[in-house]
Amino acid sequence: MLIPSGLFNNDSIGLAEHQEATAVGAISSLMKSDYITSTHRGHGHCVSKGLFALYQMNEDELNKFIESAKTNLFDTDQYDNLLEAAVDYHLFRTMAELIGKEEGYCRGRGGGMHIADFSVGNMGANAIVGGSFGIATGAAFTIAHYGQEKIILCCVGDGSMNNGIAHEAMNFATMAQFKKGLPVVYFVENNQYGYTGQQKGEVTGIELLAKRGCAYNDVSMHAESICGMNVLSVREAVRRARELCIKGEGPVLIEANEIDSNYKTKQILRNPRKYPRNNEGKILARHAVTEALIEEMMRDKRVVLWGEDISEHGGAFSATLGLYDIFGAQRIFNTAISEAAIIGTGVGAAMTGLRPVVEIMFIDFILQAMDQVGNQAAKARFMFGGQYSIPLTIRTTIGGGKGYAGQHSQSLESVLTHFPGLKVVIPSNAYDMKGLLKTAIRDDNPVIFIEHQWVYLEKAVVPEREEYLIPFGEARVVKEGRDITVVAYSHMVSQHIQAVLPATFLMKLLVIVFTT
Ligand SMILES: Cc1ncc(C[n+]2csc(CCOP(=O)(O)OP(=O)(O)O)c2C)c(N)n1
Ligand SMILES: [Mg+2]
Repeated sequence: MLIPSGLFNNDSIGLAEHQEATAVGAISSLMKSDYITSTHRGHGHCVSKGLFALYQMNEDELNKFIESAKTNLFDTDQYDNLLEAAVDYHLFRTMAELIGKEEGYCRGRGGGMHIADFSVGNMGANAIVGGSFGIATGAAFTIAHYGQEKIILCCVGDGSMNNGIAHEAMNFATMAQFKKGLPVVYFVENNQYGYTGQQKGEVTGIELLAKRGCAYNDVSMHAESICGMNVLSVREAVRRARELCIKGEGPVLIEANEIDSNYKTKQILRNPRKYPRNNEGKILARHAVTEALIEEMMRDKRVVLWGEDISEHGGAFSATLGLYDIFGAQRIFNTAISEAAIIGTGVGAAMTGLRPVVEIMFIDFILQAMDQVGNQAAKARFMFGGQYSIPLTIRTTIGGGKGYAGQHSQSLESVLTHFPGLKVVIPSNAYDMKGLLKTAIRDDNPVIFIEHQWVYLEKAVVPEREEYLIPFGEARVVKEGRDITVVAYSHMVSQHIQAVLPATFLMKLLVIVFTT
């Protein structure tokens, strides 16, 4: 291996402060032809894979690597040293991608969460937690199929280990029909948190994730738990894992432990409160959601909430912030990053006496759970001849509008409306958010309740004292006119109002705030 001498020196390298040791240590043990897949935080993997591949390249290969430099407006003339030019060009293209520039590795289309450079075997970061498990395992199959002498390092977070695809992919890699195990190293960067859900003591039942390796085949997949803060132990473990894979004894599961945290024990029960209105009586729509949840949880103890990071942290958009302090862990809890389980368990709990409100952080992730949505939640009441009702509310969000690229910016509501048995509700303002969410929770059918991330930040008058519910299925006429009818929902309602109000002619503006 052509690692520059002096780069790894036992005397000079101590413990890493954060997660640097995993990306650097693991990838330093790969050959340039090896592949990697990466996580939603793939910057370090990208830098590292490119760097170590470049160090192993000969002059022709380096020249080929920088041949696109001119097109990408990178000046190589200032360099005497070819390797130095290539390294800087690599960092330049990485940075350009992170900020969405045409000169980036994916021409700015991927951005930070989807960065890839196939020319050095970086098969890409993935913004879907666990999204790379299948891809990496498939690549390992190609390697085995062609008898190539290389491996793939599948970098994932601890959070991804509870996603269905993790288990399905690891089972695939160890199927008895493959005479040799697939050459993939599942490399779990265990910083103990999947966002805020804690691996130990909260969202899994085990201390060491590596333990799971023993279950996949009779010879027990080689698995080990190592210190992920020490670049040398990471490097050594991946070197050994690579050797096993090359000998046909893969796959290997490595758990690199990054932080040893104490888990939280906070359990405070507080009195609920109304959000203070401004002098026009307005509150933010996300507070209207919180108020609706508080009121329904107070009214009906069968209302229980679960989802990713919704407990103390209050969810990615703070819509459930404070509920844990009021209701405690019996009524609101974090799950693992397991969308199928979040919705599937919601269906079962709804059939048997609870009124669950489960959360899918971004609508994009509901695709992970479509069987649970389309075949289970939507169908159960009909299929079982009406023996069950399914009072399940699935809250989710759309509308990033922040350049979040392909896997965080979709508006999939139209897909969901195709399933008979589901109600799809998309409010356009704070007042409707509250009234419709309360109706959703009281409905005996599964309701997908879609909250727009921009609407969250808009204020509207929401009555402070009197309770109100808004029935499903009725459109609201926002402004009457004569010539044109505009139908809109969600954030587009306020956009249309802004467009229409300055117009001098009268328009008929029909606003549908939800569909059923
Ligand atoms: C399928 C899916 N569910 C939820 C999310 C939202 N999300 C982004 S990062 C993250 C936490 C990931 O935890 P882990 O895999 O341990 O990676 P870490 O950030 O700790 O390295 C979550 C829940 C997502 N991107 N994809
Ligand atoms: Mg983690």
